[in-house]
Amino acid sequence: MTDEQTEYTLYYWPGIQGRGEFVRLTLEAAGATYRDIAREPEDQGGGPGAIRDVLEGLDGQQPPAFAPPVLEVDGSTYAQTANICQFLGRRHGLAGTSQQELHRVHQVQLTVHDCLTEAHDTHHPISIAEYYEDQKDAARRRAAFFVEQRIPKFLGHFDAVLGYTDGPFLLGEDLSYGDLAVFQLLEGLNYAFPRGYRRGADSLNDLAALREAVSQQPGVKAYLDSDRRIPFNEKGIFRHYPELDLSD
Ligand SMILES: N[C@@H](CCC(=O)N[C@@H](CS)C(=O)NCC(=O)O)C(=O)O
Repeated sequence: MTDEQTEYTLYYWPGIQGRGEFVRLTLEAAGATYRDIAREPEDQGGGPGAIRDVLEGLDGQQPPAFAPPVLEVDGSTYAQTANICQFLGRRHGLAGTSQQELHRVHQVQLTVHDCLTEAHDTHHPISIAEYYEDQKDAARRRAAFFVEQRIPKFLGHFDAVLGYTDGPFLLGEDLSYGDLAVFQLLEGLNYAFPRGYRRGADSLNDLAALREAVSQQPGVKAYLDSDRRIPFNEKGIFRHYPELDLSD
């Protein structure tokens, strides 16, 4: 695919799903064409250098961004995952049809990101500049609270929100970027905390229906089956450290 045919450029760390995955899923569900530039070779403008350049504002052409993901489109760059997903959702019919629906979708998206931050902090409760191995004791205490209390509270909340519509999605029959965010959260929690997730999601039927329905969306299904979907791993936000999960 040539640069002219590519609608979007995503700047995100290669090798992890991370926050970039919320953007990737939205792009894939929309059927959009995009470059995942940091996954391309350095000698073709890819690699981490591409991220450094966009964070610095592409030689003064754009405002600096604090952290990836960043999306470049029509010569402009946008950061903050929820902001990017809303931008894409509105352009591609994945954000409802009224202001009320848009804000309801975004409310869920932001709540997913609250949970995401807490999930990250289970393995890095003290500092992102230190290794997990150097903050394991604090991680255990933080994770115990997360799996015992926060996972059930967040999952119960999303299930209750879904109960407000006829499903399977947040807006009923129409997929939105909020559904993609909830899906990614469920996938990540299931990977990182399989026991905590199982207990928290047990009997939450609307949530299970959303997870299944999102996974069967044509763009999403093709993506999940492709090598564009980076497997979960212990460098990302959702890490499977058995000692941080429920003990049984
Ligand atoms: N609220 C921001 C958080 C961005 C963020 O924390 N990005 C991570 C990668 S997932 C990062 O590289 N952070 C670098 C830093 O915070 O210095 C968002 O949702 O996009």
